[in-house]
Amino acid sequence: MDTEINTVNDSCNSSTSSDWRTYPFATEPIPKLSISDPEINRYIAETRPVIITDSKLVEPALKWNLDFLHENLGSSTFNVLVSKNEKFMYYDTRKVQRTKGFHSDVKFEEMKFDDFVKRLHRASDIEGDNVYLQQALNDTVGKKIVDDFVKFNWSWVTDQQKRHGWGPLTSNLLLIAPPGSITPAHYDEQENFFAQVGGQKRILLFSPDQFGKMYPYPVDHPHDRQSQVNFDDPDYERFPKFKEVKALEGFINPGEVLYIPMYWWHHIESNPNGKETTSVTFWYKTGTLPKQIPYPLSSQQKVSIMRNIEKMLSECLRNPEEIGPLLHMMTDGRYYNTHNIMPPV
Ligand code: QVQ
Ligand code: ZN
Repeated sequence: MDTEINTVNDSCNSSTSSDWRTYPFATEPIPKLSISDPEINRYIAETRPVIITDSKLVEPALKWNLDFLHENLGSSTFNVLVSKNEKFMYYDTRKVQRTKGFHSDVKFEEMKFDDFVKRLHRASDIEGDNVYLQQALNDTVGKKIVDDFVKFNWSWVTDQQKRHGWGPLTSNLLLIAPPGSITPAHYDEQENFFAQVGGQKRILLFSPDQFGKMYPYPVDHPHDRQSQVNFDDPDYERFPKFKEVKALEGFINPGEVLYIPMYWWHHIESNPNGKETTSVTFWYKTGTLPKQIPYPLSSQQKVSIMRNIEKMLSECLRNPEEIGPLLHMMTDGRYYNTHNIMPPV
């Protein structure tokens, strides 16, 4: 029986909307545990995703509806992704110049919160003008936001940071998305506590050892870390191994926190039948490398090694079109599997 993606009736993972998209791969539920469950520390220690309930991590922010934010976020401008459709695929603008023919349906705009809210509500009327606010919380926000921010459950999250030897907190991103928004599958190089504040989101996660099935863009491409596969219409000619991916699926509600381990692929959707969604991320740099690197290497370490090789080749060759042929020259007929044994004739 195909494991269809659907609104499972398991209360901890269920979702009310039956309009979630369906995808051609099997899923297992992301575990959902209460913060009082000691198992959570083991999940995080083993870099396995888990949804944590009743953490009170961002409890003061649960009142952050659009009116409150409009009143208190301050008068500065905010980073907003504007997309012609419901997908908001991030790209690194610094890499666009060097990528011939790069095109994106997404552009980055700075706008006042006022304008953002107007366009958020108008989006359904005007085709091709979908807005997604993604702004790092900084000291330009109003006093009431600061008061709430300082009352986040910093003792718990800082305890996690220390317990797992993570590096510093790098940013808290405020995310406000329209219903039905999609952030396509990508991975980040930081640990992430993803706290849901308003509305419901669906998360699909893919482990780092599925790198070979997710077909990320080249490192020096603007869409570095993003999967090339269009989940709505996978090109199995180009991406045959995508047929084998296995996903973890979860639905997070206000007050719940998802741990997204570094290098884990995540695809995130806002409930298409809901209102706008609001989330706050807690991104942490990884800790320092241990003196003795444990073998066998983890899949995360292998992704890091592959990235470094691509970066080095890009630096040395200075021509992206030479990287593929050189890698083929290195491996074709020479490296096949662990013992360099050629494939059976
Ligand atoms: C979303 C992360 C997730 C957000 C868009 C960027 C965020 C992200 O759509 O929920 O927190 O790692 O990729
Ligand atoms: Zn991400």
